[in-house]
Amino acid sequence: MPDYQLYCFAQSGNAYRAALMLNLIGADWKPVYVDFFKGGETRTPKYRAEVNEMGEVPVLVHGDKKLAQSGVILTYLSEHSGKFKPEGEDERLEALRWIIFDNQKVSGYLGPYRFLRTLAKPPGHPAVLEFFKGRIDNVLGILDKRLATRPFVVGAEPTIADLSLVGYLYYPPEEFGFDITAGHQNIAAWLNRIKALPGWTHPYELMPGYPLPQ
Ligand SMILES: N[C@@H](CCC(=O)N[C@@H](CS)C(=O)NCC(=O)O)C(=O)O
Repeated sequence: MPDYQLYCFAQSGNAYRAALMLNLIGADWKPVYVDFFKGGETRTPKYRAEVNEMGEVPVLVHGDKKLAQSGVILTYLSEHSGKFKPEGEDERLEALRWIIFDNQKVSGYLGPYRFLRTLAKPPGHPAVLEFFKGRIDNVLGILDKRLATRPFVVGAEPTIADLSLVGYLYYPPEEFGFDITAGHQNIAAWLNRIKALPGWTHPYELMPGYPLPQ
């Protein structure tokens, strides 16, 4: 039995954050596949009763602990491993600030945009997609500006704030219909720095469920 089990599926950038962190810290972990697309598993009463009342992935199981919300999972893993851990009150609060910004606005817009554009059947209404795209352009601009003055989001070293923000950023550009790194050279360089960390793996290799059955 591995130390950690992660409920996840390959297309979930929210789950990728936790999977990536587990890999980067060299944890003994295994994924538990959640059939989100065909089976609608996260919406079943069983999943909500037994795995996560919020009806979401990721969920991390560690001993008798069952944790949901990727920000909570990243915090827990950083405290247990001592890795990617923001040090001191200022850094801790700064990392939390970016994790919340990511959940609400960076991944919070990119995830639904990609889902409605590429994965939902039928796809989302063009007006909804246009709304999200405007928001995405704005938040990517904010992130790119932040990364102009430091190698990682908090400072000189990578922390859980970076691992949160990259959640959706390694998926293929075709799935978004645009290249996230185009016009965002600081984001492009930062993504390469994170990709160079030992243990980095693409979401489609790290989590089960890709490609989707037709
Ligand atoms: N803020 C949450 C977001 C989790 C989330 O939205 N997960 C999606 C998959 S990418 C989900 O499980 N959705 C289930 C549903 O909508 O039924 C986190 O960071 O963990």
